[in-house]
Amino acid sequence: MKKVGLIMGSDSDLPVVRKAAAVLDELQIPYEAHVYSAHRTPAEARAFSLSARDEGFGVIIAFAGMAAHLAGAIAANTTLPVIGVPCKSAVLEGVDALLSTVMMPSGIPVATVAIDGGKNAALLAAEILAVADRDLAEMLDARRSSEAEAVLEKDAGIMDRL
Ligand code: RP5
Repeated sequence: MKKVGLIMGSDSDLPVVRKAAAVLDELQIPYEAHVYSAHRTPAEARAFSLSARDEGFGVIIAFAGMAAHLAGAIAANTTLPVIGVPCKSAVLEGVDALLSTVMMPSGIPVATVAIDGGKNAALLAAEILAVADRDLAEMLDARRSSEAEAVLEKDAGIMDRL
């Protein structure tokens, strides 16, 4: 199976990256994590992006906060699918990163998830890989079913909780 790249702009993004890693672990999807910053280590971010397809990656998830250019900078140098996760910062609560990540100019797409949305980013990466992997698709279907069952159980008990 292709690997997922988990690229964070700073190790301060780790709590959000861990949410993605937990989902990938659960689905037995291989991944590799790195700290590469669009601003502080642009050469390393570029080199990773240029070689990612040859290195066996199938999807890249980029986590960054503040003036978050990491997902776009990675997408500029690869045609692998890139998912951007805007990370919450102290001053603007992640809206800064959300807008920086989602407002990509035409021609260089970044699939942006919610602020701190590490879990959905990993699920989206899994869905991309599952296009060509029936076993993974079945795992995702089973996961959906068990989440639906959990909601139905809550529905059954909601009157007792009022
Ligand atoms: C971004 O700046 C990082 O992705 C991080 O979210 C934010 C702050 O980085 P640190 O100052 O905590 O290293 O590049």
